[in-house]
Amino acid sequence: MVTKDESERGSTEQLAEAASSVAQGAAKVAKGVADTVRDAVGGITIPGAPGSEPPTVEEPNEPCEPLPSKPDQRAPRPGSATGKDLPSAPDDIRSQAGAHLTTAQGMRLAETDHSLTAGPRGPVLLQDHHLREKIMHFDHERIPERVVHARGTGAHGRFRSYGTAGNITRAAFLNGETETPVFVRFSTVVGFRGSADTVRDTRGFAVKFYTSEGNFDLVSNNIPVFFIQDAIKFPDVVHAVKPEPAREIPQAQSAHDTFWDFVSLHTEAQHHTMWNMSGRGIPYSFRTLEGFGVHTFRLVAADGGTTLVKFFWKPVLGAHSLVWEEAQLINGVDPDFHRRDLYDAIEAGAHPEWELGVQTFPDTEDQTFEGIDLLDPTKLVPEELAPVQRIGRLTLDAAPTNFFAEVEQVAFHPGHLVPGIDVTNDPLLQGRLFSYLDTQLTRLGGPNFPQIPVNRPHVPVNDMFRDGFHQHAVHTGNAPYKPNTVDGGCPFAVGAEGGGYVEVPERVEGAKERRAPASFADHFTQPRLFWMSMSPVEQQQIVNAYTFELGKCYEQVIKERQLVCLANIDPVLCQKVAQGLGLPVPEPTIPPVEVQPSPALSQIGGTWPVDGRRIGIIADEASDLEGVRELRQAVHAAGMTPLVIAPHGGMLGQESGDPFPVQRSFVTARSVEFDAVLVAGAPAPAPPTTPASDAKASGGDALTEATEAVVDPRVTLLLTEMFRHAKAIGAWGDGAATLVQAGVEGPGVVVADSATAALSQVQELLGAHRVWDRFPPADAMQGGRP
Ligand code: HDE
Repeated sequence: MVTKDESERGSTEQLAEAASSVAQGAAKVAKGVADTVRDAVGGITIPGAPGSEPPTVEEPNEPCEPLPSKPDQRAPRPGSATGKDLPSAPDDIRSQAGAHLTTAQGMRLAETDHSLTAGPRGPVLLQDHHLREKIMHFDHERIPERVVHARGTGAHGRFRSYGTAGNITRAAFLNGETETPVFVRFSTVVGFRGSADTVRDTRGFAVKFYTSEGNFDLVSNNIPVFFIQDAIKFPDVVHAVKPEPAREIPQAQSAHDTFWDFVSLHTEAQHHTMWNMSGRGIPYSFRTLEGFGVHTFRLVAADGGTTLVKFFWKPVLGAHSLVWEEAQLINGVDPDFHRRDLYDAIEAGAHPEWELGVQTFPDTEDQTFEGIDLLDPTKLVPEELAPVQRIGRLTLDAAPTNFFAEVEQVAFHPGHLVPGIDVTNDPLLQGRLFSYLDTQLTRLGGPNFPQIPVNRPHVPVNDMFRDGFHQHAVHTGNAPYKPNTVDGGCPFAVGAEGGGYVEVPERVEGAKERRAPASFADHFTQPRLFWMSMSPVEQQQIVNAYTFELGKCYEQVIKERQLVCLANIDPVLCQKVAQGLGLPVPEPTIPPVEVQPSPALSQIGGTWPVDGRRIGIIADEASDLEGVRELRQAVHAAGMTPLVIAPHGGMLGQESGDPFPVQRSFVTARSVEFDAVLVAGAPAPAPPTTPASDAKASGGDALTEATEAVVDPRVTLLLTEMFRHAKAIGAWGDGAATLVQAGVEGPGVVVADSATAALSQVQELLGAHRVWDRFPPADAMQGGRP
């Protein structure tokens, strides 16, 4: 029982009344005594007054701003941390200042290239204070990386509410057409800070709203369910998936024994694991990431009415994925692929956008919906049963100025809430409410991380917290406690009517024990729901992923145990993976049940905007350069980025007098950078086509082939890879012959009369993200959507 019952409440009120009458009595006696001391009788001020104004005997009941300092007090000069004058600081007051090199204390330096030595070839002197300060700072430049979600990328933006949630929450930023600044950080979960972007993993999608009522953090993932139901299992699942401790390999991968050992034993992980094995585990970009708040939250309306909700971020460009070979190639070719894509898109003006949505459920006593326990974070509610209602739009429009200061130091916490949004008893969420503050103490070196610029609320903060490592504030006043009279009773707490946060009163009862509720027991129906909701192409990708990941395990028994889990999910899935592993198909231990597929879970079948897509244009000096010029303009006008790929860097079309720049040479280009490609000509093998200078040009025996080829072998490689990855390919003029030479023909390969005609066909194909027909028809996947 956590709510105070009536008798407890009664006794608290009696105590308060008693205290108040004591104060009133004392007031009569003390009136005048304080004045006498303060009035400095005879011009003598008696030192030691605790505050700038005499306290009253009665506890104040009027909120007020912090009292001024006493006349004998002075705070440090109101300059910035880097010595700038606040009123005159023209730009960012936090950046370094001055044209001259200084020490950290601001003393100008005459030399920084040589240590102080006794003689030119003698020992370095201990007295070299500049050397010591410089090396000391360098030695401490690193902070611990996040224990999970270490690899991340962040951007600034704004959120505009539609006002459509005003009836279910009093949160100011969701009422009316309110605009709120935000900072967003995307991340992988498993890899270290320097790991690659396109590994198979869950992605974090954390949003900090700087609202008019304080910061609200929506700390989401791109998968709507989680591996575990109880936070106490988090260290277990993370230890299982991180590199194995003995050799610290593999980096940023789940394809190893300890991960599959854990998830095949702890079967509540099977649903999340199935999502990871789908395209969701290898997203195409952050811009096309779907976000899920995972837990059920409780919204509170102005009239006190409550609604249970699940949060969604719906990408305006659609939710898309890479294909596996493409993801693996990218990890080598450009490990910063997602980070680069995000920042390039913002710089190109293709500002990524998402709609915030909610599924709403009645806040009933049992907190279930259609038989689904809303407190179980391994379960989702199909959108067909509870549609996602759109309540606002997020736009990312600026990269950070300094990655460390902003992206590394941003500190999210699911307990950063605002009035109108409350938590539920989901045991995973409850554990997170402890963990996120705790982890920042180690990571950011103390309790004052909310003062770091990216973490600062955009509203006044008067928390009465004091001191601690890295304290940047210079607080005034002398009474950081409540109740007080020395600081005029300030600051004041205020109820809901004054914008105060009031928890929803909830009656709680039950025996204190360690066990999961019976409603959390079914671990296989929802993974089956996901499998049955996929199209055949997606099902084939899932089969391939399980076969790859389990194939990387060393221990047969772990593979066999996971096959039993797959048998419990679906016989066809199990049989196909077993076949790939060369293992017998086991019998299920729990027979799969009938489920109703949820088409909303599939990522295939729609068309979406193509903003920010990268279009490769292959050309050489002999190509139709006029066509390429037109094409560059047309691609740009369509909101995409044209990237000319040529035998060499520099410019094309010099002789025409109207040259244009080449973005990629055959040496630097790789197919995975491009969403589609258009071929303008048939570039002959270029002179640097030797194994030594570019292995892509083929080596050894293939060199002979390469030199005899009509088209540069690197172009052929690029086209065949793009074909395999189901990307749109177009050509015009001499480019048609290049496609023939590369042996590239089939669905999604178009030849047109002109550059712009080829583009319009390619653009249409791109709207569907990939040329899905190009994948070989999957042989009879059971139950999957057509
Ligand atoms: Fe996290 N998680 N988490 N998590 N999480 C962290 O906090 C934790 C969970 C998520 O970009 C840590 O500041 C526990 C679910 C994101 O800075 C840490 C549990 C979801 C980020 C932590 C979970 C998330 C984190 C590490 C099980 C999706 C990156 C660094 C109870 C709804 C935030 C940090 C950023 C980060 C703990 C489960 C999302 C250790 C104990 C479920 C997006 O506090």
